[in-house]
Parts: sequence; C-alpha cells; structure tokens
Amino acid sequence: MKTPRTSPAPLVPRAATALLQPPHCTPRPDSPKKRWPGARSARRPWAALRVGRSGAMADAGGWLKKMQSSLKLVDCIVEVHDARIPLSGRNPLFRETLGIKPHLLVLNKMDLADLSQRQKILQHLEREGLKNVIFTNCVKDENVKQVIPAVTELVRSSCRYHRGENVEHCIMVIGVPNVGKSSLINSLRRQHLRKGKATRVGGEPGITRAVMSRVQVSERPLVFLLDTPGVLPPRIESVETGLKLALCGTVLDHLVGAESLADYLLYTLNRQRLFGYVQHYGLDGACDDVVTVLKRVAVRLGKAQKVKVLTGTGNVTVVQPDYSAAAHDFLRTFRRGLLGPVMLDRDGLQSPLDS
Ligand SMILES: Nc1nc2c(ncn2[C@@H]2O[C@H](COP(=O)(O)OP(=O)(O)OP(=O)(O)O)[C@@H](O)[C@H]2O)c(=O)[nH]1
Ligand SMILES: [Mg+2]
Repeated sequence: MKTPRTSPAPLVPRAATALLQPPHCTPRPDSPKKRWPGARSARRPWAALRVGRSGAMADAGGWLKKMQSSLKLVDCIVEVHDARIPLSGRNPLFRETLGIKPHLLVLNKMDLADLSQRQKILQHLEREGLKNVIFTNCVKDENVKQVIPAVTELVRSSCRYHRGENVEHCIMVIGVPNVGKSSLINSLRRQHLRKGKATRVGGEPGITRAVMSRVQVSERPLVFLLDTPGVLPPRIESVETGLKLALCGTVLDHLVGAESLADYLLYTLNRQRLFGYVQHYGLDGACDDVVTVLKRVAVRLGKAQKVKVLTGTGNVTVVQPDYSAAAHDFLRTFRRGLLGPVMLDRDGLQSPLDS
C-alpha cells in the first residue's frame, strides 16, 4: 500500500472547490471525462442543498408551534445535537421560540466524534451562553445517567412559574433530525426504569413525526419526557454547514446527492488526514479523486450496473461501476464510525493564533 500523501497541500474534493473555496485549497480544472454518471452539475454539486431554505422539513413551522403550545407543561428543554458538529447546524429558532425554559445541551453520538479538543468545544459553547453541556452515547448508555441530575439541578435553580406546585418534572427533547432524541429517551428509560423502548428510533431523519405524549423516564425524581420531531433550521447558514448536517444524516441523502456527499466526505477525511478509508477499502494509497475512490469501492463490493451508451452505430450496453451504490456504502461506513472518529467543526475550534 502506498503511504498516504504527506505534502503540505491538503487534498481537495474535485467538485467542492468550485463552491467552497477554502483559502488553503487549490482549485483544479474539472475534467469532464472524470465526472460520475448522474452528477447534477460538476461546478455546483451542492446546489441541490438549496442553501438558505433547508426545505427538508416542510412543516417545521407547524412543529415549532406545536412544541411551543406544549411549553406550559415543560420545566426544562433538553436539546440533543450531534457531537461531530458541536458548533454548527443547531436550529436558532429553538432559542427564539422555546428559550424561556432552562436549557441543557446533550451532544450525542460521542462514540463517532473526535473529542480530543473537548475543552475548546466547551469553552466555545460557553461563550455562546451554553453552560450546561453533556456528551453522550445513547446506544451504549454512556454518560446518560448525568442527564436527570443535571435537569433536576437546572429546574431547582430556576423559576417554575405556575408549575411550582408540581412534584414531577417534565422535559421536552428537541433537536435537528436524526441526532438521537428518541434514543436518549429510550436510554434514559433503560437506565432509570429498566424498561424497554418507548419511542421509535431509526437510521434516517424524520422517524418521529409528532410531539408525543409524555413518557416516564425516572421514578425518583419523577421525570417525564416529551419526544419531538427533528426540525432543521429554516435557513442553513452556509453550504458547508449544510454538507456537515447531511454527512451526519440529518438530511435525506438524495436531497444532496450521495456522490456529492461522498466527495465532501473524502475531502474532509483527507484534509483531517484520516486515511482509514484507504485500509478499509484496500486502496493503494490516499486519493483526492472521488471518482477513482468510488470506482475502487464499487469493484470491491462487486457493484456494477449496465448503462446504454449511444454510439455512431447505435445503442451499446456497457457495464460500469455502480457509483451510487459505492457512494452509499462509503457514507454508511463513515456513519457507522468504521473510518474513525471525526470532528467536522475542527476549523471553528482553531483560534486565529493557531492558524
Ligand atoms: N453511534 C451512535 N448512534 C446513535 C447514538 N444515538 C442514536 N444513534 C442512532 O442514530 C439514529 C437516529 O436515532 P433516533 O433516536 O431515531 O434520532 P431522532 O433524533 O429521534 O431522529 P428523528 O426522530 O428522525 O428526528 C439511530 O440509528 C440510532 O441508533 C449514539 O450515541 N451513537
Ligand atoms: Mg425521533
């Protein structure tokens, strides 16, 4: 196996350069020959993300209204977010509409996140006014036991208004899609009540589709939880934030395009010098060309497809690698953590002095 490139110039995604243009990237001319079949546009592969309007949750405003109307039953808000993007992609409307209640931020999926800069993350969040933060893994129930004591303390030290007489606590769990809100509820029940699933969990965004009735998660203190559907920000602040959200699975892959997302993933892994994909797919070495990587992945998976090509002598059927299946496998492998832990907000953590 070739050793991964160690030149100071970071590897860049072929197509991302046109749009992202980070100052350290050197854009290269696109070769039309190397485009993958079905690419929407070689120059603007992320255009489908529709920066500005996220578009993924059509009824986001409606959900927020429903959540707001349930606020009178609620003592504390637990916002769940993905630990791989601790600084970006949270919905600012949550603070505007639900911000009057005490707030705990749970950064979930810590098993998939590179948390070597945990202190910097916490300092950054504290500067944004977020003092109560817990990292969790709801699949393995790690740190989940810290949630109820933190909530109880927050509620104790805040004004409960008309709920002052109630002995029980009610928490509303909010967040963007697919970050593990329902998993947190199930994990809390496992930990405190030794009971099974109360709410459906799934690998795709949009599994929870209604503000649920209260679910008990603890006996002493008596705590109930309200599960809610994931709500994306109405405006995604930048293309890169949108891509990070999509990599974390908060947006359905087809809205961005699996091949485009795979390109951004390859770019990110190379920039962070995370070359686990080389070994995982048995490549000869690190590579910054997504078409080459996807071709190798497709061959390795034995995924090929027949396509009709119009030639001067008529239609010819040719067999070529199934780039789409390869891209989906690449994304799935990354999301399962098989390519190693990652911090997608690494750039946001660098102070100007560091760079
Ligand atoms: N690796 C890892 N996966 C997790 C963790 N927590 C949840 N998941 C997985 O993430 C996926 C989404 O979990 P859900 O609990 O359905 O997420 P949600 O936020 O309720 O999603 P919506 O209801 O669609 O908004 C599922 O496949 C879970 O198994 C975690 O801590 N680590
Ligand atoms: Mg859910």
